[in-house]
Amino acid sequence: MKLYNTTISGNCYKIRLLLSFLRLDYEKVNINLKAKDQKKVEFLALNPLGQVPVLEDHGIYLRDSQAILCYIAREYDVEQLWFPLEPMLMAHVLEWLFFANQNIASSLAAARAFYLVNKPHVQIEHATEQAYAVLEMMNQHLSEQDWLVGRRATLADIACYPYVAMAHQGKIELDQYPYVQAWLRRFEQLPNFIELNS
Ligand SMILES: N[C@@H](CCC(=O)N[C@@H](CS)C(=O)NCC(=O)O)C(=O)O
Repeated sequence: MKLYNTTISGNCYKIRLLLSFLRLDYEKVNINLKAKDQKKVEFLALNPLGQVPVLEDHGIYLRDSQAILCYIAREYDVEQLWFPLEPMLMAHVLEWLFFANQNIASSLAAARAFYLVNKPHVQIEHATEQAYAVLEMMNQHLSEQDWLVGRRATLADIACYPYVAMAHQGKIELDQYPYVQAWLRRFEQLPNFIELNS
């Protein structure tokens, strides 16, 4: 398995987290976003959207961190715990994967990109306002349960963790969200948890 990857990307981090939790071996191919490697012809052949992460397995290329998480979990999680088979639990996990790709991406991730890599097109006031709405919603949900879905960590938690954990890089404060903070600490205690830079 080969992961086309950029260390600081929260979307790539999601994949590295799951691969670590499942103790799977893989090769990392570093893509330099500053040098625009992701827009070069060779990379566009792997992902026409010109974005990381991309996963190669069995000669097939997959794009989008949420899709890649689902693939790895189905293919390699022998117990099928990270992406439950039970229909209602599976659908709830998907709710959070879409939430990560839409609500978190356009708020917490966008604010981080604005301050960290000077993304010019981000409307920072709007992204900030949306980030606090996301945190409010997650805090309410996590006041009633330890994990986003069911009674253990799933792909839902992996997909939502990185950009919430890195909220401060987008000048978003977590002080008012104790249940979100407790969930972050709980996630970090999982066996084989890794930091962003590893
Ligand atoms: N929905 C995609 C978004 C991927 C994405 O936004 N990737 C960023 C890095 S986090 C990227 O490659 N940016 C470079 C660019 O768009 O040129 C996913 O979840 O994988």
